[in-house]
Amino acid sequence: MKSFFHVQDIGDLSKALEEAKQVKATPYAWQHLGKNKTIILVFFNSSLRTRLSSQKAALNLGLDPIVLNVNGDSWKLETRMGVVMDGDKSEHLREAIPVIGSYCDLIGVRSFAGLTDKEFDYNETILKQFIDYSGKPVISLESATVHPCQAFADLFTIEEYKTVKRPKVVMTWAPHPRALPQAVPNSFAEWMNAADVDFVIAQPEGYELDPQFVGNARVEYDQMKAMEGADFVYAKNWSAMNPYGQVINKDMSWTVGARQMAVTNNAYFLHCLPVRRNMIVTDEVIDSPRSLVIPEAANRVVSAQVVMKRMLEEM
Ligand code: AN0
Ligand code: CP
Repeated sequence: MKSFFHVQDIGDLSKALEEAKQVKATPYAWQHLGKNKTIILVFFNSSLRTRLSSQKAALNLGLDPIVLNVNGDSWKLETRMGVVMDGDKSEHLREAIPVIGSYCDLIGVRSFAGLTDKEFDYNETILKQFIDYSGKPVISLESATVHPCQAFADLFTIEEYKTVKRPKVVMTWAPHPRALPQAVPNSFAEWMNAADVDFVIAQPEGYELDPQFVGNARVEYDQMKAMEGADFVYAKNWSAMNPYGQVINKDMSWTVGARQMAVTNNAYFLHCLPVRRNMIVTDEVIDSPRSLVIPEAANRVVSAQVVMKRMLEEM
């Protein structure tokens, strides 16, 4: 695996899920793979889970993690080509990336969508530069359009908790005060479309995701109707594609609460976290025994470890 970005990069999903099960059961069985190897984790944005779970996954594999907080620890990095660098950015990605690549064997990158220039974001301009200029395998730790480590952990969590062969999984938009990227719902949709589940996206008019990620998923504008008989409810906010990156609606009737959960098949509740309580989901639902948000977050170590393990095995 040269880069981890889309669901296709992981290959056969049932094999990947089987491997995740093994990694979870015996996390230290592959310590030899990372010996004398280093992963550099580059963060352009905040993180709790991705930062910690990626480091823990690396340590489990005997791989040394180094974290670089761009904007905090390093020089501010210019990401656009052909600009006169007379502003606050002291260094260009064109030099920084090969330098980072020379110090490590694997690279992870978190660089959120800027949500102002759709083309810049949807071309994955920053992640692609890491792939092109580092010479090392690159893992998206949530880049402009995808969050594959999250979606892999989400799918593994569904696999662990499902009680029917083909569960109904409903991803519902929920309100949030600020504009958020589409990366998490894009990847969740991409991975659910590839998995053996009955997948529905519930959203208000105007929050349609990019068709390349929606694929053949059923899109439902009536949230209560979508929820009927759901086995898993996956809540997430995202901003609109058109006008790009804008909050066009904060309809609080979409907050996931007891009313929505009542029409499901006693569904489990999932969210990638961080979550805003009583905006995205009520206290009652997230604190209920059907909420899987903590085991879901714990599985982030497993998904990251499978990805790093496979990259190390190919070296
Ligand atoms: C980010 C997002 O929605 O993409 C990160 C989620 C993992 N969330 C926030 O910025 C609140
Ligand atoms: N779910 C997730 O990626 O969380 P962080 O932003 O805290 O890493």
